[in-house]
Amino acid sequence: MRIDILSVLPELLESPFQHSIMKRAQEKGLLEVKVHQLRKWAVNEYGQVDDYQYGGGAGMVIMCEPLAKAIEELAAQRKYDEIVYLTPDGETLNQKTANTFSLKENLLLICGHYKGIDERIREHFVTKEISIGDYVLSGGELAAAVLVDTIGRLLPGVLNDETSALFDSFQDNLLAPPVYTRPEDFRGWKIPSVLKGGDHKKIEEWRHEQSIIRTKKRRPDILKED
Ligand code: 6GU
Repeated sequence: MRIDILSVLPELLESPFQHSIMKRAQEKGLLEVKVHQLRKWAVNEYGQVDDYQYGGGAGMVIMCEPLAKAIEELAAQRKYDEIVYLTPDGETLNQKTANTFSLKENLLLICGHYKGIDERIREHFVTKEISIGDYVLSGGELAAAVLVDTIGRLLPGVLNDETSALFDSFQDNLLAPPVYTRPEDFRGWKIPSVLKGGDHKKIEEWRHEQSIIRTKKRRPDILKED
């Protein structure tokens, strides 16, 4: 999968993809992330990409021209499955949306700033609008990093058996069960004995049961009705 990102603060997106699983995904050639400085398509020599909003009011708006030019130049090089605008008024990201995105070939992500981007770009170019939750960030970059991470780890071959996404929280509308590692007795706090018995069927049953208990208690809203 190839992901292009348009941003006025590309520096914010340098580190998130250079470690751990995202690093491995790129090294294996399964994921390619390219961040583009929107000011490359600025309207003047001062690097201007934003302007005051019509109707008045505080806060700048990212202009049509730099975005339209950037999108058109990038879209001439590859066909994007989705052009995604990261915005707090978008559809809230969840595991199902991430799973759907992970099946795409090419994505273009647009990070907003200030008051956002000119509405006409949303109407004429953007195909999906995504929020990462009901709170406001200063820009779309951290949200883009979250989106790329959640998609990237789902790409076939990125995770191995040990890190498999199949057992993640949310993947079956269930939270993941508790986990333990050595020692089996820490300050008198013991691990559940079923985990030591070596009975894999019993262990799976226990984990499933714990997942259900945990989900009922913490996130009854995501529990499937069937
Ligand atoms: Cl995608 N952008 C911004 N600026 N704030 C957010 C968000 C996105 N998602 C939640 N809050």
